[in-house]
Amino acid sequence: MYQISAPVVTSSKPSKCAQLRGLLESPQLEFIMEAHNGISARIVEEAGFKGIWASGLAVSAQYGVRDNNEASWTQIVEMLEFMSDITQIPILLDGDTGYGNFNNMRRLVRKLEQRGIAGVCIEDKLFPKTNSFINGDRQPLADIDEFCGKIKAGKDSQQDPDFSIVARVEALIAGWDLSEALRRAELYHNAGADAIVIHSKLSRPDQVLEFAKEWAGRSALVIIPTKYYSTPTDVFRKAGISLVIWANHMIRAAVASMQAIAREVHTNETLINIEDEIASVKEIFRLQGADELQEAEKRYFTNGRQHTQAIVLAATRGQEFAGLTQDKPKVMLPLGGKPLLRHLVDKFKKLAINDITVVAGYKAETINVPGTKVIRNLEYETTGELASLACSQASFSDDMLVVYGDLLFRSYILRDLLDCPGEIVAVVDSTMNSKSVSGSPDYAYCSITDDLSLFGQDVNLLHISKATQTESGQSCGRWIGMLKFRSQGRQWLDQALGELQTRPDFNSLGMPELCNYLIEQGKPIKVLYIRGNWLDINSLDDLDLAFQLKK
Ligand code: SPV
Ligand code: MG
Repeated sequence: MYQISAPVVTSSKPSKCAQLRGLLESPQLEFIMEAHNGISARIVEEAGFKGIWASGLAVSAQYGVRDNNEASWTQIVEMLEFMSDITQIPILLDGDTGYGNFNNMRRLVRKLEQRGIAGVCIEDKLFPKTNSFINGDRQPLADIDEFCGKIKAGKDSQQDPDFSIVARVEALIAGWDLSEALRRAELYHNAGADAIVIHSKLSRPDQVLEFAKEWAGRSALVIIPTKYYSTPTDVFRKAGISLVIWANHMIRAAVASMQAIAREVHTNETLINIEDEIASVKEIFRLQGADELQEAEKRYFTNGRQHTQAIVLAATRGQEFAGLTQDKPKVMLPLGGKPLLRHLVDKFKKLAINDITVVAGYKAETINVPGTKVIRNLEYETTGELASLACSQASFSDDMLVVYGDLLFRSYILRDLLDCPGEIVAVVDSTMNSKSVSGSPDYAYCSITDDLSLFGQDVNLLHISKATQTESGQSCGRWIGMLKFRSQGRQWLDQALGELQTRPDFNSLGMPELCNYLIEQGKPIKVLYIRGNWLDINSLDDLDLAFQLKK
């Protein structure tokens, strides 16, 4: 059955039907509490109650209708399904009159069992019923034989022998005497009812205590002390009552609280006075089991990009921009009205990459791009890219990108990188003619030069160098400052960072040195060739060019 974060049922735990039967037959006084929807059911369970009363009054009220069978029985059962899904304790449904005759009762019992409801209580009134506390003494009672037939039909149709059918005697509510109540209870008991509810609208418990005395434990006896609430609970215990139903107190608590809060906010037009008085949003998430879903996503949703993480290296000032970067780092320079970093983050978010860590250094406090987590490299003035990357190591994941913060590119580059197989993948521009030759480009030497016929073939990175040509030949393009790591690749990265950190020159190392080290250690880095459509911002001219790089 669908469960969110409710405790796992151990095989030794009795079924919900058996649990309810256990409460009814328990030698000690037991209690169940009203609930009217999923969240209130969960709250009742967390408070420690062993069972739930799905009150007709309360479920109707939460729908905003009267307790007169205005909500259809299927609407009631639908709500009960939510209540049952989120709890492990049994639910006893207040089934009014069974919503019809014996046949409706049969169908009700079957449907309740299918939804994990442990029992139903039916009252000997006529459909459509009225709440017992509204002109109770004018309410006609059901024909005894007809009501007994309904009990029998319910018992005959239940599949689980522990499902309980509780018969509620309304004689005292309707102005009849004790003997009529006892006569009816006896016949309902003989018809197969698993327990009797004796209901009273008096503010003293005298009627139910007399009934309990005469009933003398012939079957489990249940009471609903809404009106005689001031009676000490020990009185019920001594009278041999089996189960107390606190019948409507969750809906009343909710209503009182909502009324007070609504009035307050409406009057004062601010939330300031109430924020500390109400449940936090976090608490709502907890009750809903939000954590469990996040865990489940990790287990079951690994093909999506939801867990791809981006690490953006953004610690440098960008000296070449002179005064423009006096009060902010390069990544916060505005382009078309928004910071460079915002452009980058938007690209990530477009591909559902929402876990974005920015490693900041120079003027880190000015980096305020929503949707990012900022980590500081406090030593940014004396360290390089690898030291910045190491600052974010605690948040590395098994599916991550490492990207320079001053990159602008068309979305397809990122999409193709995400789709590209390989434990580590580097993006290389094979056109070499990127309009900008500013900065200090990193040239990539690869196992195969780019060629349209390469489509789908594996290409390995051999080396990254500042030189366009080395003794091993001509470079195959420019590494654009973008790497992807999968789980194995991430382990290689962790290991390489650990090893490089012991070197005296660690603080001067950049990403190209990391790539070269990984390759030297025999860790393959795949190449994704692109042809232009990207830019790294190294000069004012680049900023101008960036305008041309349309989405
Ligand atoms: C209910 O909770 O809906 C009940 C109990 O039937 S009472 O309202 O006391 O009748
Ligand atoms: Mg009711």
